[in-house]
Amino acid sequence: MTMIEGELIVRENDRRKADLLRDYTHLGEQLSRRGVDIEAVKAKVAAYAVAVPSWGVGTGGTRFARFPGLGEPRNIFDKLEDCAVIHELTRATPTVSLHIPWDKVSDLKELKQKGEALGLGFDAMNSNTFSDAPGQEQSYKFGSLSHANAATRQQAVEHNLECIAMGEALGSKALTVWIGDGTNFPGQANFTKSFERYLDAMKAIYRELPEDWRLFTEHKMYEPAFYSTVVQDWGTNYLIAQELGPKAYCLVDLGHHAPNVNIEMIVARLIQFRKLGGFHFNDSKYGDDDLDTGSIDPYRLFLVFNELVDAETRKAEGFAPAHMLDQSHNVTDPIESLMRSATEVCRAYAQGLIVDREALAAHQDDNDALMASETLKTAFRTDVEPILAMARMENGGAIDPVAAYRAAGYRAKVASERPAVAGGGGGIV
Ligand code: PSV
Ligand code: MN
Repeated sequence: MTMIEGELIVRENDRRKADLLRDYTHLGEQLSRRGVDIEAVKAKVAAYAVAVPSWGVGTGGTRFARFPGLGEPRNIFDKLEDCAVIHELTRATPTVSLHIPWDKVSDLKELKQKGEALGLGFDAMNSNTFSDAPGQEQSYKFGSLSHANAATRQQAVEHNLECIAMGEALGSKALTVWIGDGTNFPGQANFTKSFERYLDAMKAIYRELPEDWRLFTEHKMYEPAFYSTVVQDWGTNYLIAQELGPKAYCLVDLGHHAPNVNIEMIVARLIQFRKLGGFHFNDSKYGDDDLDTGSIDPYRLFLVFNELVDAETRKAEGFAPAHMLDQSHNVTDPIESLMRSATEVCRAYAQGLIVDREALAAHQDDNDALMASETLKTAFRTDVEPILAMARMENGGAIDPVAAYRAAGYRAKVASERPAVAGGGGGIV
């Protein structure tokens, strides 16, 4: 099933193809002078994939207001249709990551079939113990997996086990656990006891993890707790992964660090100690802003990918991070933002691939700080768009995904079938 007519994509591409071929040839010549084979870079970009968060296709909001968009998805089935559009046009997002209970359905078989019909698979399952679901017995107001009350912890463990069971039915292979547990006042909780309780609860989840699954824990410095957070940074996250065992890994959400923290260095450390599980890509200026990936600091994104390509090139042991977007769209059409963001991670990957790694290593050994930095800058300054566009086109996607999406008038079409949902449409991340 296609959500955007194939003919429209072809028509839109035909208008741009001649220019693209010229740009691609020109870039190929430039890169070959630098010893880079453009075809090899394109092949890697064409094979690259990043998962889309189901909650990202709903219009987000802030704690002040949410402004619903036209034709926004009412449920997970609508969300999958929107995700299918993103993949059809970008050819870079073949899987969707679900959030439970937001995406809970009565018939998992129907959901799996819907995904299959749309050509989509299911990525990591995300549990939610940071808000109360209607009718749940124990409240998470004062925490979940680290809660002082054993019954609350047990409820949170069971919820995670339920997410695993759902994921198994859908073909997912990973569970991502992010908790909002923490405190707003010094003295409110005992740091050590809270962390002990968290670890015990996580061990109960880990014990039930299927053999071929991975468990990702996600750290975040603050919010919703503002004085202390139980899983606050990558150090604590690493301890968790170590305590749990070989199927446990750390997930790095780019927005979950203090401003100016050197995230690419955290990534390098986690790779070195074989505990990098994956990413939630987004961008930020101040806190966990959940802005579009690469929209604020594309150089930081490139520097993260520089580490990833470095690890890929030297075939670092156990290196297989999961890539996912995790953003909230308050003022844009979420489909457009997610398409742009998927393109931005592809761009950072392509730029990482064209770094002259031999030259970089030589400059590092010579302590030539200026030329080492220039080596990275040369790759970052290169406009790799023709590579991305060519890879998309050859994979059956659009040379210009946003233009093709606008030409298709998808929003207006679905708006008539999707009456506005009061306050619904997606979680606020
Ligand atoms: C928390 O801020 C987070 O990054 C976690 O990944 C959640 O699962 C997601 O956002 C949605 O709230
Ligand atoms: Mn996240």
